[in-house]
Amino acid sequence: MMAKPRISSIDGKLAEEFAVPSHVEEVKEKMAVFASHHAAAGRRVVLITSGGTKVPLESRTVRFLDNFSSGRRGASSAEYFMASGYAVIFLHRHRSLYPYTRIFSNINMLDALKFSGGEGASGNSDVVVDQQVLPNIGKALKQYQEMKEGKLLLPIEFSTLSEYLHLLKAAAQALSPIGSKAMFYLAAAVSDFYIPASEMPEHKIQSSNGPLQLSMNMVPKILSPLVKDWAPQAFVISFKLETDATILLDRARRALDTYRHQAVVANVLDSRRGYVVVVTPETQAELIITDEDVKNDVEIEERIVSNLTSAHNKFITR
Ligand code: 9Z3
Repeated sequence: MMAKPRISSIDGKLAEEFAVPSHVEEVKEKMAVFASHHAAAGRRVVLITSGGTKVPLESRTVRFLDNFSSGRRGASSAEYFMASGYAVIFLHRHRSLYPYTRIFSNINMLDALKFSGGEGASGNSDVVVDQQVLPNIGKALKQYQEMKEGKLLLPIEFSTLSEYLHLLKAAAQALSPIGSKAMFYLAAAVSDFYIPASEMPEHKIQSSNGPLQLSMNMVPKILSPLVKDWAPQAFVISFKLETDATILLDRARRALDTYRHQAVVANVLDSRRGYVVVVTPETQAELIITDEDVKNDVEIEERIVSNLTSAHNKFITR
C-alpha cells in the first residue's frame, strides 16, 4: 500500500490565512523544469531566498511592516554559487539587490557615462562607460553574459510574507525530485509576526480613532514542513540573525535541534559583512574577513559559499 503524503497543520494554515499568489502554479512549473534540466546536465541547484518580507496592516495596503535586509547576502552568494557550478533559483524581494548589478546599485547611471569625443560630442554613438566610476564593469559584464548564456539564474520575486511563504513551498516541492542535489540557502529576512487575512481591516486604518494598538499572530515555522515533508532529501541551510551577540550561538543550535536541517549560518546585524559562524550538528566554523581581505575585494559570501558547497559535496556522497 502506498503511504499517504503527510499534510502538516502548516499546510492548512498557509491556505487559510495567507493569500495565495495567482501565479504560484505557473512559477512552480518553471522551477521544476529549471531544476530537472540542470540536474540532468549534472549541475546542482540552489534555491536562494533574499531580501526582507513585507507584512500588510490593511488589505488595501497603505501601511506595512518590513523586515530589514538589503539583499546583498543573497545577491553576492548567488554569484559565488554560479561560479562554483550551481544553477540558482533566486527568490528575492522586489527591488532588493540583484546578482551582478548590485555593484552599481548606489550609482546614478548618468554619472557612469561620458562622451568619448569630449566637448562637442552629443550623439548616442559617442557615449562610453567612465571606467573611473565603474572600475569592475568589464568583469561583471563578462560573468553576467556567461550566466545568461548558460541560463544559470532563474529570478523569482516576492514582496509580501504571503507571497514568500507560498513561493518557498512551491520551490521546495519543485526541487524535491532532484533529491540531495538541491540546496536551500534561506538568507531572506522573514517576519515572525503577521495579521491573518480574516482579521485584517479592508480600508486604511484611521488616525481619528486614536493611537494604534496592533495584535499580531506568530508566523508558522515553515522550515519544519520544508525539511520533513516538502523536500526531505535536500541540503538545507537557514540563517539566524540577532542583534545581541551573546545569544547568537545558542539560538543557532536551538534552530538546528528543532528543525534537524543541515546547517545554520549565524550572524549579528552590525558585523554581518565581516563575521559569521557556520553551525552544524557536529561542527562550528568561524568565517572572518580581515582589513586585508577588504582591500583585496574579498567578500564573506565567497567563504560562506565555499564552506557550504564542500559540506553539500559530503552530504551527497555520504
Ligand atoms: C540573515 O541573517 C542575512 O544574513 C541578513 C543579510 C538578512 C542579515 P543583507 O541582506 O543582510 O546582506 O543586508 N538572514 C536571516 C534573517 C532572518 O530573518 N532569520 C530568522 C531568524 O533569525 C530565521 S529564518 O529568526
